[in-house]
Amino acid sequence: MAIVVRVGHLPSPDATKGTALGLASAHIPYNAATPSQLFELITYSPMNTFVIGDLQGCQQQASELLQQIDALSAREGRAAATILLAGDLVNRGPQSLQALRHARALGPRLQAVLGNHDLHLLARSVGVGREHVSDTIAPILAAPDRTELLDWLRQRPLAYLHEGVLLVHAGVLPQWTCEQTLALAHEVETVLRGPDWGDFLREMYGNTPAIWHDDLRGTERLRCIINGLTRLRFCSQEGEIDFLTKEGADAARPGFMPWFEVPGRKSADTTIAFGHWSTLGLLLRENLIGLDTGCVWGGKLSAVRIDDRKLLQVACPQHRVPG
Ligand SMILES: [Mn+2]
Repeated sequence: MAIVVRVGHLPSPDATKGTALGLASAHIPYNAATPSQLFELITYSPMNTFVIGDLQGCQQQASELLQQIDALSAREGRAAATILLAGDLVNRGPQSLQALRHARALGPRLQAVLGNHDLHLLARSVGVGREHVSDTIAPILAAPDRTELLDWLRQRPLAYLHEGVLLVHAGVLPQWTCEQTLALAHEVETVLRGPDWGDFLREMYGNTPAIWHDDLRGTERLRCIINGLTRLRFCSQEGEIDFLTKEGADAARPGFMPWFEVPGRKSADTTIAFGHWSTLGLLLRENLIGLDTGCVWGGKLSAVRIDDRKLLQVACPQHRVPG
């Protein structure tokens, strides 16, 4: 497994100001690069990667945000930005089909991790799970390019490391290190990319087991990985997931807390970018980038640049009413 480390190459009169004027790529196995090597690459390589929160079919706002990103990159003399999407590209919003087509069309410039709504789309495509009244994925399922779109979607990772930032849709269970998170995500990715992905999705739904153990096997293991990466908001200090509470960070039930507040969380040394939690809103800490600012609920679509935390936002009309 390898990550692509993009190294800004120089020089130009502006190089001393830290603007990147060209990009070269070097492939380094993520488990072969030491943290200090990565730090050096990151420190001396002005890059241009934006992480964007849950689109949920709000393609008009996604296009506007991308235009803002491109305009800013041009003004700064940076190369075209790499785009990372924190999952839930589709559903609830008005243009799920267009959002999926557009993301796929961006090619290697874009990476996206799978969210619970993206998995719901894959499940519905094989007749699994209930159709919800708020679903807006029917146009995808009826589209002439449905097969290409769904095949692209199911090839997406559930966790992705880029410029030292770990991207997931919802969260990381406190028992998992960054490296372990990538390895566990890859177990699910292998199944979703394989010939039996439809069969697997029939077993995917469920709230058990609610707590991770390294010795979990089979469907229980994969389900717990998926629930941790795509549904997590609150958990206990031991890592037991609370599937019920969906309100903001101060709504924790006794014994539970936001997943990123668990003392001793093993991924705390890595910056994690995530979406999924619209009632949490924008969260910017040294090692956290929370990006779901409730686009589909009449909030904003947010993009944060990794290297300098530059924030760009587009306001959205209210497409959905909570409840
Ligand atoms: Mn979600």
